[in-house]
Amino acid sequence: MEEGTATYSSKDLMELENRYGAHNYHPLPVVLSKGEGVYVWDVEGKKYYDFLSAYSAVNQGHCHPRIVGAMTEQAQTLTLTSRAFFNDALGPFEKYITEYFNFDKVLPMNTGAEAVETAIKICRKWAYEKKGIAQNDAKIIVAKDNFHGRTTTVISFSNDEVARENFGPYTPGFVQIPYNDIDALAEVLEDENVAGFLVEPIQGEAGVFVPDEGYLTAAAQLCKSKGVLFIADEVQTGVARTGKLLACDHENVKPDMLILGKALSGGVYPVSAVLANDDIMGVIQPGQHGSTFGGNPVAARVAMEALEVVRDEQLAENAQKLGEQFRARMNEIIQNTSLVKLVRGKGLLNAIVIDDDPESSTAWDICVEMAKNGLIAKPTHGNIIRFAPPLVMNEEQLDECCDIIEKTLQEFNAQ
Ligand code: IF1
Repeated sequence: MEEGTATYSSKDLMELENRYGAHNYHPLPVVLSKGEGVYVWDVEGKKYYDFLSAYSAVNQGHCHPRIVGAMTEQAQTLTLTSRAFFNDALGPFEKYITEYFNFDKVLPMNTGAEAVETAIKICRKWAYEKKGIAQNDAKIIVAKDNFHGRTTTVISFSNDEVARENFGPYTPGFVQIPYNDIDALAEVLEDENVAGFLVEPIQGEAGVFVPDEGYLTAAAQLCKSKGVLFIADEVQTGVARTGKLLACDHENVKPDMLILGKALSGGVYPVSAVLANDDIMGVIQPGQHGSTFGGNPVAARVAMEALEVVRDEQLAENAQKLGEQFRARMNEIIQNTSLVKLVRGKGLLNAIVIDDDPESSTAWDICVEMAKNGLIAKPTHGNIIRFAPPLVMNEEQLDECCDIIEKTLQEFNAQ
């Protein structure tokens, strides 16, 4: 263990965060100090299966040697130049990622929320300059129960009161419609001032809500017919998580703008990006958008390696296969317990819904107990537990994880 942390117990470290950190999170009482592949270890050396993967950022597994290697090498050579100058890592990365996802251009940023903000700016500018909407009239359609990040504009179109309350005044220009409701979309698209439809192909924060098959296809077609940009936020669903490279790939839908983050770097560094073709990305000219760190050499090398790993290790195929195994096992397990209402998800982005009041602490208590049994996951919206292990897991490991979940649920049943 490194000097300086060696003297702190888990309890000490939780107290430090509580004493000196803003209270913007309520973590499970587990203090992690090491990760490798599908495993993490706490300060006392207890080993866990990680079933959150840093909200799907660590798809390639913790501390992937190739990604960490690329980062280390680049960090020892050149870290940051700003975009005031060219650097020798950005161009090759831009070529690589645009070919990888089949778009003309990429705009690199750092966090997911920044990439969402970027897409909103591009969409509005496109609306005024290409679509001919009158200044300040552009509207962007969003879905109810969306999660796109924490910035002031992004929370302006959230309906999560905890995320929004007392942060106003809110940015105008957004219209909310129900998710997975194609008629509602068709209706709102009658408005000529609509510039874009921003949507998560699967709603993560809402509790891994998978829309009906055909929804994304129909939505993209409707947008196309109305000259409206279909903007997919794949920050959480992208990069192999749902069993395809992109969740949109399940329906062969190609968004006009694609937003990526999280696993784009394998979780070792904040890297996000917006991809689009020239007719859209071309509206952005020098001085109109940017970021000190966006497109820096470390980010570029890390993201390139992280994407290469996804391809070389066939992580999308593995997520697809293991996802089916997981849901099959869960469906068996929930036959024997009244505690769990259902399991849902795609690939290795899944959730179980606990049959209890969202206000109850049952899901939380189950997660605490699962941690004791060697698997960490986090409840969302009170009674939903999200399960998203790293995609480098194998079948035996997943079986063992299902055993842990089963055992924990049985312990609760017995109570
Ligand atoms: C938090 C959830 C996951 C996202 C989509 C953009 C962003 C996110 C679809 C912003 C971020 C996060 C952030 C994290 C919790 C989390 C989350 F529980 F809210 F739903 F992943 F499961 N678009 N998702 O899911 O990306 O700026 O954070 O890099 O605590 O805020 P970011």
